[in-house]
Amino acid sequence: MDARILYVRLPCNPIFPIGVVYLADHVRKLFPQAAQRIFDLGTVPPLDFAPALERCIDEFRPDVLVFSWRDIQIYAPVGGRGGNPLQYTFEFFYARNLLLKAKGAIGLLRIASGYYGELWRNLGLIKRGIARAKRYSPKLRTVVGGGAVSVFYEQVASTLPKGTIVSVGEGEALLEKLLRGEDFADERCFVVGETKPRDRMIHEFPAPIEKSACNYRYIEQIWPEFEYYLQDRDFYVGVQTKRGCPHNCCYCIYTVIEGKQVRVNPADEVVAEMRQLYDRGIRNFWFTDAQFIPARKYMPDAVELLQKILAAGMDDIHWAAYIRADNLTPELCDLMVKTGMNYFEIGITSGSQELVRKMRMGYNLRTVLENCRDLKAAGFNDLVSVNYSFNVIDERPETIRQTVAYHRELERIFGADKVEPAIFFIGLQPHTHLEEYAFKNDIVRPGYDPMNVKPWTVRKLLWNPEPLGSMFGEVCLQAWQQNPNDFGREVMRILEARFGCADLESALTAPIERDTRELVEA
Ligand code: B12
Ligand code: SF4
Repeated sequence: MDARILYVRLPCNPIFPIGVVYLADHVRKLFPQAAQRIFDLGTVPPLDFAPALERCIDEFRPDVLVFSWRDIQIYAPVGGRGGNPLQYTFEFFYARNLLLKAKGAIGLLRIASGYYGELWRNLGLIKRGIARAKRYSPKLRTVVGGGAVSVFYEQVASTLPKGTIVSVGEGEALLEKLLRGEDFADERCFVVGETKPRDRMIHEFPAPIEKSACNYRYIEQIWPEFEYYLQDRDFYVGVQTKRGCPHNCCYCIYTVIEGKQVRVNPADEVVAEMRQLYDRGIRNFWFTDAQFIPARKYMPDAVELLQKILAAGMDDIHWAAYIRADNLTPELCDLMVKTGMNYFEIGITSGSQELVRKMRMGYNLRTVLENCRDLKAAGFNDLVSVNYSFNVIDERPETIRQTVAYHRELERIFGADKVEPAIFFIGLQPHTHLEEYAFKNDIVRPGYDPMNVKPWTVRKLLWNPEPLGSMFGEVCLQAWQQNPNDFGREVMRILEARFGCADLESALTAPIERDTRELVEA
């Protein structure tokens, strides 16, 4: 097997390209004789994307092209590429002032053109890369994958050249079979123009591969731009400690991308990988797991890992992760603080236990509070981002008051300046329970295009239904106007002024009889 494999990470905000690094590492361990090269367009200035890609292809002459596409979605609640998409959208939909509406429309147009521009540019880069590489390898195989492709594989595939292999989720097993020349039809993939994605393919389990420490000595040989990520000392480099999430949160697609079966990477291997990065000067790590502690069952794994990080003497690092704060113990809290966790995100979505249950999130909000108190007692004094998505299902004045009460309690625990309310609105994603609910309730029809950003589609996909939708729209607009630099806290202040603050106990109790059957059944 003497393949020449070029991994192209398509343009992306500078986030460490851990996906292609892991793929190249896996291939190297199985096929040491294969020639590999990583080319990260995240480190290339936009005007040079196409020429730089062609130069790299001319030089390397690959016979397998691996394109990795990380993200497409744009509804970040913060200023992003070309402004704040959520703000423009809300200005356009909800502003009463015509000037503000017009400003929203112009902003949206700019963002839509940027969004489509990026889509077409990436698709163009793939096509251009294929055409160039075919000059050297007429039998070239091209595989396209990554987070964005995993979510939007049907839409992305519709514009790719015939013969391109489109991969959903992890790509290790697929590349392995492709390079061995074996039939890969049973992997989570399909070939454009030849095969169709199987029904429910996305729900199939990924291959249970046990991951070993990535060999960075090898990676730096095949990736000349690796240095770029070592220069910025504030950069959080991705390290994966496990894959999969067993939960069912109604809007989440992580469980289909990574699967529901949690596969824990051996702690010694994770530490060995971190050690290599540490020795190269990295001090900030992002544990890229869907959830660092997905369930109570995985608490001993987290304890083992953190103890081993301490034992390895890496005592001046910082790390961050998505944490389900219902799965903590005082021992874990203590270890988290000792090992340098300085930021975490809790995605409770609502401070109302009733809504948390209706969204099928399996969180016990009372336990989350108790664990947060333990974390504070253990000495945690850094930033917590709490993700709230209002108006997902059955939101009412009463549940808004409960969320305010819950948030105020978190502030009492950590300090108001340390708890950042991140106000998201759910973007409807394919293959989620929420999508099924939207079908059942005629909000969108099967066959809709989830990547379409025309205003009337966005209005449905950016989940904020009436009767409360306009009210939330106005509250957000008011918050951007009054305090754009502290949007989340301002939203909370306005909601409290309008609706009041419930008694905390009511937020923590959920009457079972009011459950929303449709979503539970969807
Ligand atoms: C951790 C994470 C983050 C962290 C990253 C921290 C860090 N320093 O790395 C943070 C919180 C910063 C983040 C931010 C965002 N993220 Co994020 N993130 C994730 C998450 C949970 C894991 C990604 C990861 O690193 N996994 C581990 C690595 C090893 O896996 P991987 O990169 O996916 O690669 C594997 C496979 O994809 C595949 N693969 C990759 N490339 C290829 C190529 C081929 C050919 C093949 C065969 C296979 C293949 O094999 C790889 C190895 O197994 C995913 C969801 C998920 N569960 O996957 C979302 C995800 C990638 N994020 C997403 C988004 C949208 C974002 C944001 C843009 C959100 C926002 N609106 O602000 C931002 C901005 C990112 C940026 N570019 O600036 C989306 C992207 C898809 C989409 N909807 O567009 C995802 C899929 C979540 C989702 N909701 O759908 N994110
Ligand atoms: S716990 Fe997090 S990753 Fe798991 S299903 Fe829920 S939202 Fe998704």
